[in-house]
Amino acid sequence: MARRPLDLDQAFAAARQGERGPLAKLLSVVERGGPQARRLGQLVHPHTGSGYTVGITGAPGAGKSTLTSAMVADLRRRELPATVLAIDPSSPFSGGAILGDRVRMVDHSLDPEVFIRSMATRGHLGGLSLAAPAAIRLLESVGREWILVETVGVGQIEVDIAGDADTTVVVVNPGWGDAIQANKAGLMEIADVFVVNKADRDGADGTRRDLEYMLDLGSRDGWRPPVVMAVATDATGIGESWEAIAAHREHLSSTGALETRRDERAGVELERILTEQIRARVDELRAGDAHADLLDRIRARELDPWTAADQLLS
Ligand SMILES: Nc1nc2c(ncn2[C@@H]2O[C@H](COP(=O)(O)OP(=O)(O)O)[C@@H](O)[C@H]2O)c(=O)[nH]1
Ligand SMILES: [Mg+2]
Repeated sequence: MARRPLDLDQAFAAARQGERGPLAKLLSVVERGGPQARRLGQLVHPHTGSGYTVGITGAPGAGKSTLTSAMVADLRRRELPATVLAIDPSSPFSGGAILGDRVRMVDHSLDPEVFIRSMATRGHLGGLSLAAPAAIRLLESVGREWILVETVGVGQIEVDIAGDADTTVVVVNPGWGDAIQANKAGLMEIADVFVVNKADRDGADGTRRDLEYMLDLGSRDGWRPPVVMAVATDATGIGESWEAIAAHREHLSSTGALETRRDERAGVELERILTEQIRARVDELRAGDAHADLLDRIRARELDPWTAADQLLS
C-alpha cells in the first residue's frame, strides 16, 4: 500500500496553527518510528518545554479512563483546552485503540478544544517507551498545555511511561490488594498523587490507611503524595484530584525539582535511544557475511568469541 509521503515541515507548521488533522498524522509518524519520526523529533525539539504532563496509571479496570474523562470535563469547565494520550502496550491497534475508552471519551469528541489520541505498540522492542515521550513532546510543541497520559496495565513499560510524566497519578481501588499490589508493581516509587477511585465501594478508608502507612515510610523530592478519594463515575473528587496535581506542580516548580526531573528524563531517553540504536547495529552485524565467517571459525576452534566480536565491531 503506497503512502503519500507527508511533508513534515508543512504538517508541523499547520499543527502549530492548531490544525488537528496534521497533528494526528504527525502522531502516526511518531508511532511508526524510523527516519521520519527522527526528522520530526528534530523539528519538534526546540519548541518543547511549555506543556505539563500528567500520567494516569493503575491496574486495568481501576477507572483510569473514567477519571481521565472527568478530569477533561473539569479542565473544560475552567475553559482550558485538554489533551489525552492513551497508551496501550498490549494492543496492536492504533490511532483509535481501546473501544471502551472511546465510548467514555465520546462526551468530548465534538469539543474542538479537546484532543484525544490512542497509541499502541508497533511490535518493535522499546517502541512505545521511545514513542510515548516523543508524542508528548510533539503535543507540547504545538501548544497543548495539559497533557493527560493514560497508560493501560501495570507492566514495566507502563511504569516507565508513567515515569515520563511531570506528575504521576496512581489510581487504586478499595481492597485492591491493600495498596500492596501498587507497591509490588513499582507504582509506589512513581506516584506523586494517589487516587482511591470507586470510593463508593466498601473498604475505601482501609485502602487509604494502607497507603498513608506506606507513604510514612519514605518520600521523593521532599513531597508526600496526597491521597484523594474519588468516585469518577459521578465526578466526585475530581476537583480535589486537580488540586493535588496543581500543588505537586507548584512544589516541583518552586523547589527546582521540575527541571531536575526533566533533565533526568532527558538522560533516560538518550539512553533508550542509544540502546535502540546499538540493538539495531547488532542485528545488522548479525545479518552480515563477516558474522557467518567468524562463527565458522569459532566452531573450528580457530577463534574465540571475544576476538570475533572485536573483529566484527572494528
Ligand atoms: N462503582 C464505581 N465504578 C466505577 C468508578 N469509576 C469507574 N468505574 C467503572 O469501572 C469500570 C472500569 O473503568 P475504566 O475507566 O474503563 O477503567 P480503566 O481500565 O482503568 O481505564 C467501568 O465499568 C466504570 O464505569 C467509580 O468511581 N465507582
Ligand atoms: Mg482505560
